[in-house]
Amino acid sequence: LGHKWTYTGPDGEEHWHEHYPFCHGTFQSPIDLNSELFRYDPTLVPIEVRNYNLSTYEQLTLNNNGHSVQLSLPTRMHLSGLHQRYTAAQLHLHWGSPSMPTGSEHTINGKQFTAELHVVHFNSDRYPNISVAADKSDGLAVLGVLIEVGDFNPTFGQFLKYLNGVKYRDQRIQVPAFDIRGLLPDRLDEYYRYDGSLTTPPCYPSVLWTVFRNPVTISKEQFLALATSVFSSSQQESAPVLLNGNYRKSQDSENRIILVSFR
Ligand code: 1SD
Ligand code: ZN
Repeated sequence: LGHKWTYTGPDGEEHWHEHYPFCHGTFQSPIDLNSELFRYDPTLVPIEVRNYNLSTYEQLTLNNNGHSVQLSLPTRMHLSGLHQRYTAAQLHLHWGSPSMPTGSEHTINGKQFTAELHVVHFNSDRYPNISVAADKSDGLAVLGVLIEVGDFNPTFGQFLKYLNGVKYRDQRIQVPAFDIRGLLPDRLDEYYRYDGSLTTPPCYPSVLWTVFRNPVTISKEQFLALATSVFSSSQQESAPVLLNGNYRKSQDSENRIILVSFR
């Protein structure tokens, strides 16, 4: 278990590299998806998600790790259409605070969204599990979904309604599964693609990023529930600290090309 890290204060992102040198390395994420770096790539086929349609008979673990709320995913969920098979491991969110309700990690031409969903997969053709894959250059593939405030989102409701069970760091509960496809935008054919990193320590440059062009919505009430019901502190600590603002700032694009699947 590495050194403790946070988003603000003495262990904040400017200090991550002191204990996690990759955080000052190359190919860091997130980045601003800036149209000056775009290159249309006709070989980028629609993302195909397999076995995302979980049923409520299955139980998943929802966990507050102090940095996000994370839902474990069954290994039959995977992506196809990439050069290798990428098996799902977990999903989690990054979000803003009630007073600063912009908390996506990726931005589009400088625009930050309300929140961002990450569905983390590992290259299961080459590696046995996510821990082994995490620091390999072809180890991980993450789907990023930008989230803005708008209509109520019933699928996000399927797990936001259990947040009260994981109020404190290191709490975990079992929750009924649901159709994870419903968390993604309707169009899986329009996306940005680039080589980047984990957005949290140890910042390994191991992620093939896919960020969908179209955002999804959650309601204002759903956003406020997310931003006010979970803490980054454990139950034992006397002063609870709300878990929000858990996004890393944009990293240098270093002239990376951002491939886009659409014109
Ligand atoms: O923040 C997550 C981190 O919790 C862990 O899931 C890691 C994968 O092992 O991925 C990062 S992120 O880059 O998906 N934000
Ligand atoms: Zn993430």
